[in-house]
Amino acid sequence: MTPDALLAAAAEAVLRWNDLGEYTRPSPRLYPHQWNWDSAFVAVGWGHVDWPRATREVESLLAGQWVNGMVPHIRYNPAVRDYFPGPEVWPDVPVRRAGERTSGITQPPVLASAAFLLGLMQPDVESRLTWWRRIYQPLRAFVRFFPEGRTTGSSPLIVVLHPWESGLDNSPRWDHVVGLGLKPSRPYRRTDITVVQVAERPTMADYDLYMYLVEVIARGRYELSAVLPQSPFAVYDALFNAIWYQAATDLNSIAAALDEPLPFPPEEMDAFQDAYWRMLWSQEAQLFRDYDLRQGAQIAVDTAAGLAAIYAGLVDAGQAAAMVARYRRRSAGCRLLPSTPPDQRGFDPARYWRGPVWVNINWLLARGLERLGLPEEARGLAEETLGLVRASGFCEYFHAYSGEGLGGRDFSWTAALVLDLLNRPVV
Ligand code: 9WN
Repeated sequence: MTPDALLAAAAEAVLRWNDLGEYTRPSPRLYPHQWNWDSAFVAVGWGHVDWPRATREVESLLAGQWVNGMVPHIRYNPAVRDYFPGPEVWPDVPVRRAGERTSGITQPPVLASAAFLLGLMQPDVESRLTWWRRIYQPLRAFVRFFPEGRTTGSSPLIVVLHPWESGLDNSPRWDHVVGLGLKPSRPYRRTDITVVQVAERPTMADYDLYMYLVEVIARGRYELSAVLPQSPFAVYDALFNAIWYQAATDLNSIAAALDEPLPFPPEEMDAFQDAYWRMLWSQEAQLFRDYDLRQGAQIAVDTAAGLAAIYAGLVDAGQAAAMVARYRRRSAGCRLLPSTPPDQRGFDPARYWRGPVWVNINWLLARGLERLGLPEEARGLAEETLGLVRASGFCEYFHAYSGEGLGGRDFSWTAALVLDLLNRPVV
């Protein structure tokens, strides 16, 4: 066996180990339920080794869909008991299927793009179209939920209501809200720090805010109009919005293949791209930033989220190359790409989303660079990613300087995206 074949076999073994048949646990002890964007990444990996299993991953996530189209960030497995926060903190969630237990927030909608990719991996066109047809309506409802349920006033940009929704929970971009010192009314007990080193996880102050916001969101019955006036956290997240734009693009491609009317006409896509640039581009940082609806201003914190426009083709090749080159210069001495550059206040090379390298972020950017026609940059990032995993294993994230593996072990999306990079080398 070649080293790459061995790595692919090891990656597949991680997925099989974490597989519960209907869904793949992101990491068995730390994250035992089904997570939204994890399942999307994981489905792409499964697609290379077991296509029917990959389609089940997508469909089981969709089974937790709400009546308004939202697909929640966690779909709880009723057999799992010792996880915090469980479904009890999210009362009365409006699920479509009776008996589903879910969280009350969502996550970046990578799912639609994963479903598109997965379809393309199926060489038999009839099987591909049959599957797309089966999931089209729920998928469309999920992507349409955002313009319909998560925008305010005249802006088409999507409002994110919780750091967990952003997917990058303790990013320094949210520090100004953590700094308010808000605490939930009910006491709580974390389970994550019984599994992973406390220095690699969010702080108690972060969790106090997370639980405070859970109460605000549940009190507002999960409706933007009710939550917004009560909440200190409401942002246009640069990563989330870029992922939505790519999801809408990919859903349009699925619709075209099915001879369905385009769910996102060109005028809507153009208006979104204009708003993304107008509200989120920072001339000073030469990077996109997030926008805080509470303060009515951009959040002056630079992270890898500001590069996500590359993934979605919201920038052209020249702009992408310049943004990456600058981010790399700022990250001298780091393994690539640190989730936060070391010259940014709040950087921590070992703590979760404050500096460590993450395989999903590298994958999004590598695929975006590839689509923009920058294969050398894309290949460099893909190689760096595989190198980290070869040296340190299928960890959740990697120390920004040493590349040491951190967080959960046998992490599903790390394994899945390694499988994708090996089986679909950058062209
Ligand atoms: C809360 C599962 C999830 C990822 C997120 C990551 C982390 C959860 C946590 O794990 O979040 O949703 O308990 O820290 O931040 O991106 O989807 O892997």
